[in-house]
Amino acid sequence: MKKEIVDNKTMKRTLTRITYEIIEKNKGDQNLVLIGIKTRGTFLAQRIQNRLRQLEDYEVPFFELDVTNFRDDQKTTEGAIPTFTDKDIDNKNVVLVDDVLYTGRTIRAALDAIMSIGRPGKISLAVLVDRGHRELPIRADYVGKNIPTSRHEAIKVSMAEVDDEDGVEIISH
Ligand code: 3GP
Ligand code: 5GP
Ligand code: MG
Repeated sequence: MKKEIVDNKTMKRTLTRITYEIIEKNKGDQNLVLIGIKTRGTFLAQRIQNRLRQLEDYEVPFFELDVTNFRDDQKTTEGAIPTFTDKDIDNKNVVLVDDVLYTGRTIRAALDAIMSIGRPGKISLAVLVDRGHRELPIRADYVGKNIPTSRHEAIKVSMAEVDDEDGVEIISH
C-alpha cells in the first residue's frame, strides 16, 4: 500500500523553509559548505545551494559524498573517492544533507569520511525525512518532515532529477 505524505508543492516549500532555517542559524557566516550524500542527498544539497543563491545572493560551495567505503555493514572498495580535499572543509561550517535519516549509520559513515579528509569547524545535518529508529546517538539539525514509521514500512523519496516527479510516500507491505 502507498500513501503520499509530501507532494510536489510541499516538497518545494519544505526545502525553502530548510534553507531559511540554515540562513537564520548561520547569520553572516561566510564559511558554509554543503555536502550531499549520494544519491538523493546530492540533489537536495544542490537545491538548497540554488535557493541560497536566489534568496540571499549567497554562493555556497557544494560537494558530493559517497559513504560506501565507510559503512560498517557493507565494506567494499567500490565507493567513489570524495570529490573534495582538506582545503575545501578545514575550519568550514559544513551542512551535511541526506534524504532519509533512519538508523543513523549512514551519517556516522559520512562523519568518518569527512574527518578522514579534513577538520571542519562545525558539522550540522539536514534531512528531508526523519523516519525514526535510531541505532546511534545522531540527530538532525534541520528536518523537512518527521514521519514515524514501523520497521516494515519504507519511505519512497522521489526527486525530479532522477525520478519523474518530486514527492514522499510511505510504502507498507
Ligand atoms: P538514495 O541513494 O537516493 O538515498 O540505497 C539505495 C536507495 O535505496 C536509496 O536511494 C534509498 O532511497 C533506497 N532505500 C530504501 N530503503 C533503504 C534502506 O533501508 N537503506 C538504504 N541504504 N537505502 C534504502
Ligand atoms: P540509516 O543509515 O540512517 O539507517 O539510513 C539512511 C540512508 O539509508 C539514507 O541515505 C537513505 O537513503 C536510506 N534509507 C533508509 N531508510 C530509508 C527509507 O525508508 N526510504 C528511503 N528512501 N531511504 C532510506
Ligand atoms: Mg540516501
